[in-house]
Amino acid sequence: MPEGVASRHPFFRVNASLHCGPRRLPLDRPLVMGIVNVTADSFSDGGRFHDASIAIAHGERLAAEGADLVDVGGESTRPGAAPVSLDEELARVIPVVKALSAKGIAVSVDTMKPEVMRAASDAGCAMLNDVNGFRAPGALEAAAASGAAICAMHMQGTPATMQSDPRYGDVVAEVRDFLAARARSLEAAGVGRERIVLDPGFGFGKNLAHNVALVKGLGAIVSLGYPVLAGLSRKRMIGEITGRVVAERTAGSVAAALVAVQNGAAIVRVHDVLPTVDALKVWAALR
Ligand code: 9MG
Repeated sequence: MPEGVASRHPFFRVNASLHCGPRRLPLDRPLVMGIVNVTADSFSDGGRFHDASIAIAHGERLAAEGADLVDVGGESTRPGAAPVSLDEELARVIPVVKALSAKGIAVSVDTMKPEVMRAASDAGCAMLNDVNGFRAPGALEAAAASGAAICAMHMQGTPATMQSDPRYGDVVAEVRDFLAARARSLEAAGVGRERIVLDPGFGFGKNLAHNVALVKGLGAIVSLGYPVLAGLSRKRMIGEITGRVVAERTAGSVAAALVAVQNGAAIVRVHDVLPTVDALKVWAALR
């Protein structure tokens, strides 16, 4: 990333950093979070090792492509996805967290379960990423007990119901107020503000008009004063705008990441790390 991004951009802060346990991630430039899904077992005999090793290799590749951190998830949050038991989620995620952390890669763990948050913290994760905004009983306590960074996301409804008929009066104001309240709850539970990241939750109980309003109105959430994470990669809204199927949404996703960063996002969560990193380098050099 060329020098001087922070000095010429209202949202990037010279000398600021996100506290992730003993690690510090710089906030003087946009950060890229790569996505690693740990899929269901392919085979009952030894499949779990096979699937973990695929996820570990994928995480290593994304880090080599320039990801600042990788987000490991063992339970899909897609609309209508089947829930995963606690034991299954632990078995999928923790070996991957341990292996990638041991290689020096900053690992975020995407989970709604306090027990997984605690195990992931013990395994050395750098961030806990909860699409449920740490609202489950015990989640705030697990966040406070961990030294990791904490990403609290907005979601209307649950993954099973969220896309049936999402409604808002003023989506930007409602999401901003929800996130401000979650930040207050996290701080009251003992999470320092230098560890907190907020996320409007694109696609989580939002239709296309809601998502577009949130991208355009991202500044209202940025103005709360916490780093903002934007996850737009390959989502339905990219398909609705471009008419492309999931496998063809890279260009649309990169464009969306750039606009999110332009509007103040500090972290973009993406599948396609290499093109996003290159696009952000060009954005930083030309803006
Ligand atoms: C797990 N997951 C899927 N989409 C996401 C998004 O937009 N933000 C965050 N924080 N996590 C997400």
